[in-house]
Amino acid sequence: MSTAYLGLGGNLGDRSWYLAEAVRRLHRAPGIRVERTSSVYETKPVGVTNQPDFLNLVAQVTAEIGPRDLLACCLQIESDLGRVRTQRWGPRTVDLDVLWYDGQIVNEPDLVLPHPRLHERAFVLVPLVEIAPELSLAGGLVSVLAARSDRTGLRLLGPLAWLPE
Ligand code: PH2
Ligand code: MG
Ligand code: MG
Repeated sequence: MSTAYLGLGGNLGDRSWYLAEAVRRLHRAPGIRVERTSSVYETKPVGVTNQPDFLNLVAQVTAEIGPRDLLACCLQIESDLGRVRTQRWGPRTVDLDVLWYDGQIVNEPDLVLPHPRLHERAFVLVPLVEIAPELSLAGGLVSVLAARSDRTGLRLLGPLAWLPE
């Protein structure tokens, strides 16, 4: 049984419904249990800035499946929820990123763990510090990285209502 953290975000359609539905689908998936979710934040787009604002959150899951199967499950949920990949970092209904899996370090073309941009993204660090302040990354503790991160562009909205259906 392994602990993993996932970053979720979306900026098209009913953003909070997509986040909640993605969390419900994760929780229903074989070998995955969603243990906690952070608050939801509304965030200014990073990277490609001329697109709608995002909602972002982080989820802690317990996984009986390995990181590759967890990633495959995330990609399946994205595609089932209508994500169409056209532009890198472009608008999407929902994006599910594996941020961290049991401290494993993976460097493969389609899976890098911990997530390579995790330590520099306030829209990940700020929700993550709510549920995993003691998590240790190459750049330092999540609590330290989050305290240093630039929160302008983030607005706390509150808890995600994902249970019951
Ligand atoms: N995801 C990206 C690129 N930029 N910006 C915000 N605010 N939130 C995201 O989830 C996000 C982003 C690539 O996945
Ligand atoms: Mg992704
Ligand atoms: Mg992403």
